[in-house]
Amino acid sequence: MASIVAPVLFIQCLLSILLTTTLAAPINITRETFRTCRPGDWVGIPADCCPPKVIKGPIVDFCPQHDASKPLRVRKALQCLSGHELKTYTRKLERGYALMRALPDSDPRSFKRQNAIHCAYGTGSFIQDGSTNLTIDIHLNWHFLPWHRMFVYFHEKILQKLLGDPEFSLHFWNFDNSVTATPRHGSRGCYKAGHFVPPMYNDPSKATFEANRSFMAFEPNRAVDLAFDLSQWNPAVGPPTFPNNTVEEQTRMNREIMHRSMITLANTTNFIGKAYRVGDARIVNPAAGAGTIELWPHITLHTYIGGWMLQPITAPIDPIFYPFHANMERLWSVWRKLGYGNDDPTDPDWLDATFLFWDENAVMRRVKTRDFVDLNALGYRYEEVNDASWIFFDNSTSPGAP
Ligand SMILES: *[C@@H]1O[C@H](CO)[C@@H](O)[C@H](O)[C@H]1NC(C)=O
Ligand SMILES: *[C@@H]1O[C@H](CO)[C@@H](O)[C@H](O)[C@H]1NC(C)=O
Ligand SMILES: *[C@@H]1O[C@H](CO)[C@@H](O)[C@H](O)[C@H]1NC(C)=O
Ligand SMILES: *[C@@H]1O[C@H](CO)[C@@H](O)[C@H](O)[C@H]1NC(C)=O
Ligand SMILES: *[C@@H]1O[C@H](CO)[C@@H](O)[C@H](O)[C@H]1NC(C)=O
Ligand SMILES: *[C@@H]1O[C@H](CO)[C@@H](O)[C@H](O)[C@H]1NC(C)=O
Ligand SMILES: [Cu+2]
Repeated sequence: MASIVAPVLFIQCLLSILLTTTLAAPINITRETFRTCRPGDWVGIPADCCPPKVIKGPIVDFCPQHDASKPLRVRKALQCLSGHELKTYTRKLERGYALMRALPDSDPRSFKRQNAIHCAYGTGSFIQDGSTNLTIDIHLNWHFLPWHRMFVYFHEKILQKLLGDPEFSLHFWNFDNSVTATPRHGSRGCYKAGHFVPPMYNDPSKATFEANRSFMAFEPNRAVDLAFDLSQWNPAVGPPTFPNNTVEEQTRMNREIMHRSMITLANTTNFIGKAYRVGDARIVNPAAGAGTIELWPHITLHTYIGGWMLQPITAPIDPIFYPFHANMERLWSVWRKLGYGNDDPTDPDWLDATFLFWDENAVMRRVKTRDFVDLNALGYRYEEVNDASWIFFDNSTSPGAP
């Protein structure tokens, strides 16, 4: 399948560079956008994270180029790694992060600079070219899913480069699955529940640990809260308070949240998020713009983990950001396969939205959403996991169900 799809996408990608439409007005990040970057904010908290105003060197168009004769790399579920495989993976990640943290701030691939670019894109620091006050934001609108897939993609490329291992794959935190099941006959997937913070991200001796989290996130036997009260996602109103649910209560709520965000409420418009194109003003109220999974489980889990993860200014300082967001974009690909007429938007203002990212060689890449809608074309896939845990959530025993 992938071997047929990838070359076709590659050709489409080349064509899309040649054929530009004049009517559409997608968000378009350019050298000018960087030049006019200025301090932004998030819920009134100031953010000063602009990259250097002048982009040195060329900007090179990005085209996905998966060699179809090679198998797709597999991003695996963290909860199923064990023994030798877990040891090897942990050692590589440790080394990758040590090298990334050791890069000077002048290197856009450094751990710090990767946080800064997420901050600039997420705090209204970039303004639309030619505008005085219309910003560019990649949260709370339809850019959320593709932009974060791009961000994690380049993070993984940088780790590969630093490790000298082009086959290295970042793994994912399968927080949505809270049911350990027996694998289907012949299946080679991971069917273990993943609703605890992955131990390697919770071990103070590891480079993947971060001490600045809410106390809840450190409790190894507490199920994470995907149903967290969204109104608490705002440090300006004080630290959040947490419900003290049992694992059984919590994971039932989690499965309900997943079923609702992925199925019940998840037609294309609601799932992908609100349109955001040139001329649109920043959306500040999450419910007014975010797609279903951006709200639940994404914002809820950011809030639950807390600390740096609480705000877009600092979230990628916590390494758990990356396996967490890998699962977010995995869920996008699961949604597309669920049926119910689920499909990505066809609006060119979504498909042609253009962002700039530094790649693994510190070369600036011009990246379009249309090149990030099919992850197999990017050369990887996700290990099969127990999505059935929430797909077949039974609401008939809900308190208050009709
Ligand atoms: C984005 O801006 C660049 C530079 O101004 C321009 O060449 C390109 O056509 C624009 N792309 C879109 C999709 O508007
Ligand atoms: C942006 O600027 C225009 C005029 O340039 C003004 O009408 C509008 O109210 C401003 N919007 C915000 C959110 O400041
Ligand atoms: C949560 O509930 C358990 C028992 O159900 C109790 O032992 C524990 O102290 C409670 N924790 C908090 C923070 O309230
Ligand atoms: C999606 O569902 C919302 C209500 O949740 C509805 O307003 C909207 O029209 C639906 N969109 C499509 C494309 O079906
Ligand atoms: C933890 O993160 C918050 C941001 O949510 C920040 O305000 C705070 O200073 C950090 N605390 C420490 C000890 O680094
Ligand atoms: C389950 O039923 C309750 C009560 O009718 C409703 O509020 C909730 O949205 C339903 N959940 C799902 C996942 O459909
Ligand atoms: Cu983000």
